[in-house]
Amino acid sequence: MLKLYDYPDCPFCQKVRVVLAEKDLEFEKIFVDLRKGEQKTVEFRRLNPYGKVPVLVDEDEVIYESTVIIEYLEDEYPHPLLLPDDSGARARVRLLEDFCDNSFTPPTSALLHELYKPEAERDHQRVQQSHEEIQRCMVHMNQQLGSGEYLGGSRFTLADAAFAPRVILLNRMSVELDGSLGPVVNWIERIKTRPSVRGLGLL
Ligand SMILES: N[C@@H](CCC(=O)N[C@@H](CS)C(=O)NCC(=O)O)C(=O)O
Repeated sequence: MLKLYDYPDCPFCQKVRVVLAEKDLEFEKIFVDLRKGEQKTVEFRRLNPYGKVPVLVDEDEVIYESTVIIEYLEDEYPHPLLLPDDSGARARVRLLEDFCDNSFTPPTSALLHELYKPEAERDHQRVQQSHEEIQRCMVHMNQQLGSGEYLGGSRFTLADAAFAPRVILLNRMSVELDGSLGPVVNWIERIKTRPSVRGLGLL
């Protein structure tokens, strides 16, 4: 059986779990306690030299980096397909996944980190800056979505899986999406209905 070295709140682990659920793949979850530094042990670094979760083990294959993991799952377990058929569209989905990991997820992590603190201890400048970065990302996503249901048009994709764990929390983070972002608002509502995303237990 597949094994996933996982941490519950990690958005990169959550992205992999959404893809596993979309493909209806059973897996064993192995909890790595990041607070205890278990990801930096010699044994764990044998699995992932970066000392980070997620790591996927599929028999003899050990794969780390969430983007590489979900590409592997797409290659090895292609049903249902989570990338478009056309190579240009596939490249666009990969670019959006990269945009998610590098531009969208970091300010959401920074914002959540501040919001977990008592109000008096928050860095309000960091809160404001994170809000602005998230808004900029959502404007970009609005342009990218156009009239599509998902980032691959009618098909839910690897990029949608990457955005899912954090776009579904935007309300809770008090990120307001105004009327000009209708496509993004509808996209988020659609993402929230997917069993793979509901299975994260965040809603
Ligand atoms: N680029 C990596 C990022 C993974 C990552 O940042 N994981 C975090 C948890 S969300 C982690 O393991 N942090 C522990 C550490 O850096 O010591 C991926 O996509 O898999």
